[in-house]
Amino acid sequence: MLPFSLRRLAQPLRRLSHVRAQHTKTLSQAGNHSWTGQESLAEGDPEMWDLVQKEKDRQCRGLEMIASENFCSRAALEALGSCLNNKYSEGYPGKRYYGGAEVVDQIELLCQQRALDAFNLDPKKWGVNVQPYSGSPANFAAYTALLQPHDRLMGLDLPDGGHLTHGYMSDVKRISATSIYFESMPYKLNQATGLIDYDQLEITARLFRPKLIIAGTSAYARLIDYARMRKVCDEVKAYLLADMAHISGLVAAGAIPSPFDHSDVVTSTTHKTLRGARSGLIFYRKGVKSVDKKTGKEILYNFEDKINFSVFPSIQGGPHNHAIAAVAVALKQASSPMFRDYAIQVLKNAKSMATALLKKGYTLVSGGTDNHLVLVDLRPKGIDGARAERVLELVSITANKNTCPGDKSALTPGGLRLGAPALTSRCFKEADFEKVVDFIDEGIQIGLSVKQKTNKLQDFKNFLLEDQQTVKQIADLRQRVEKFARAFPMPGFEER
Ligand code: DSN
Repeated sequence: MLPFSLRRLAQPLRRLSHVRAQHTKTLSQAGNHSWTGQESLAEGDPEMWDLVQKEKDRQCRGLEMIASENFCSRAALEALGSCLNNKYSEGYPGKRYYGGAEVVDQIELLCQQRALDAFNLDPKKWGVNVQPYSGSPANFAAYTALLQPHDRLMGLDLPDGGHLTHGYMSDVKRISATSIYFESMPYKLNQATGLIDYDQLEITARLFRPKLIIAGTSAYARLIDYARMRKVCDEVKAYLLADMAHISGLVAAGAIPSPFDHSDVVTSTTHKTLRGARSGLIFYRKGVKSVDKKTGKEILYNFEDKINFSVFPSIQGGPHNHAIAAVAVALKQASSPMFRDYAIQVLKNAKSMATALLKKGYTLVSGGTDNHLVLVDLRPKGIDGARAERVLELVSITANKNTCPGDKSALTPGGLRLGAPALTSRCFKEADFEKVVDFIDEGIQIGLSVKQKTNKLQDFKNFLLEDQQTVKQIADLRQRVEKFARAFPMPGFEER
């Protein structure tokens, strides 16, 4: 039984500490030793607190260039770390398998409403499922809803800038569950231009006859021609699913064209450019699809039930209510004029980074950027993405190696993916990104000189840590990078 009455709860807030003290006392008296569950992380688990502090420090003193990362707001993190973590609520608002869901029902409905608002969607024409745990389960749930096992789909190949879940398989193995449970055929970039080869996609789609085509990318610096993809889908009678995970913040802000105009279903993560907690969304068309010319009867979209059933109970269990609440907080922010300014600045910063890199003689896949990232082709410079990534990591610049069109190895690919969203959340502007490119270039010059003195990747990595002159150069660059980075503000909590 609870140690306080409901009447007490209605009393003024100043009584709360007294109530808490009584509660604590009762828990210990009930034989729970001295555990109250109210100890802070620092008090209760200093070892973990220390690790969290170290990660916070790493984020503050470093330059975060991973194109899919961002810094979530304190408000969203507060919702994420709240009592909502405790609640099970399998099912959907109003139709749960557990009692006590009256508050989480409101939270989920609020999140749905904010998701539709953030993307300017008419609730008569679009619905949204906010329960997917993240982008990969969101995609798998959407495919499971729309397709039968072994139905065919097409997505941009992973080495060409697509995502694992868009159907990736290697020459010898089906890697993603998408290729294990469905039959996938990739489309590719045109190697000469670095742009999606829509002509080849069209030819392949006519032959392969997919039931679903995915418009979405993880390492592509240009805008997607959704209208062109819709045309292909209409011709072969396929669904068009847009996975806007990387760009959803830019779409919400109206800074780039929206996939909603042409798609049947749109999936997204919520923690990349959208800057929320880690979670996933599936938007689906609803309402009238067409009118039968002969009978005049309305034909309705049938996605809603299929998608909801696919997320729960087919694939997931209880929704992560804390994440749903935190996403709702972020979606409210994403609907604000401030967020539009943020998204516009992300685009400006990415362009500034591209221009600075080109000035220094770097090659960019597709020659530039229209979105939040650039993909640098390091092969003409004589180094690969893996070596560049490691040197940059040692100087507190976090980026990731990436395949470029034509690359053979995923372990030492020719590219380096650099994104602007995270540093833009720390108020970096165009001139700051020029400085960032100076630092990156210095790091790559160190890498080039070490590459000439070493053979395999492991020798290269050992040399970076063992050669005294290189160690000094790296320490000097790291110290300047960290001094520069620390001067910028950081969203979230002060210490965690
Ligand atoms: N891991 C993400 C990225 O870096 O693009 C995609 O899920």
